[in-house]
Amino acid sequence: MAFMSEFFAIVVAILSMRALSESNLCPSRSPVKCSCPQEWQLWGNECYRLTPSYYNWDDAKKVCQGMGGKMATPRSLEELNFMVELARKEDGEYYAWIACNDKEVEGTWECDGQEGGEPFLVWADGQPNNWKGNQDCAKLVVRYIDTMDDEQCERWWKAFCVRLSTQPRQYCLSTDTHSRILNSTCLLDHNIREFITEGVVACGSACAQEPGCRSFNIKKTEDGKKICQLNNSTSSEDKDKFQKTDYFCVYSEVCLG
Ligand SMILES: [Ca+2]
Ligand SMILES: [Ca+2]
Repeated sequence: MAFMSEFFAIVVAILSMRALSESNLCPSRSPVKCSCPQEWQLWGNECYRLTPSYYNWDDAKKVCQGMGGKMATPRSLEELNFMVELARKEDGEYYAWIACNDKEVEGTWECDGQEGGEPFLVWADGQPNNWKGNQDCAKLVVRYIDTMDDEQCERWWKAFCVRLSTQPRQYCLSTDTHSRILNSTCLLDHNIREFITEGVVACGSACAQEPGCRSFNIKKTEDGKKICQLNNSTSSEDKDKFQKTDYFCVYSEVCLG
């Protein structure tokens, strides 16, 4: 009997080790697919939709926030094309607010999420014209061949909203042969940028919002600071660079659009 229970203990130990070693590394898993709540459409790793009803520009902004997102504005021609297709499917004659305005300084357009650089603007011919000296909010218009027009902020239109996709992130932990967790394996030489972070949630959100970010490392410095490193690849795509480090480091992936 003693022999039998010892035997079973060993079998259980081997099985649990195997289970751990099979689930321990992201390279052995397929990429996590992003998904969106109902009514939202996935593009990249973000979700888009129009507001269900018509609002002035300020209210539309609040409505997008109330739906768990923010008012959207395209950051590239590809994103613009996706957004206008989305609107066109819903209404072949659409007009829809985007998150750009020149309320503060007439003629100086600011777009949410594009602070600190030239905003991405594709104006219709002859726009923005600040008609009657009172057009400080931007919309996309099918009639102007899916380009932008400045408009009175008080007019009522639907608005584009955007939110992050909801798929949970995949956190990868590696273990040694004794099933001890080794928080010291990260994807090296693929950093887009790095900065001090609060932790895994903040670093993960930064990756989800950074174009081209596919995974991230959290590296601890000797004085206890956490450095978030955004990577342009994943451990399954570059296994050779998924390496043990001599500092504390945790690697995670975000979902793939
Ligand atoms: Ca204006
Ligand atoms: Ca105008």
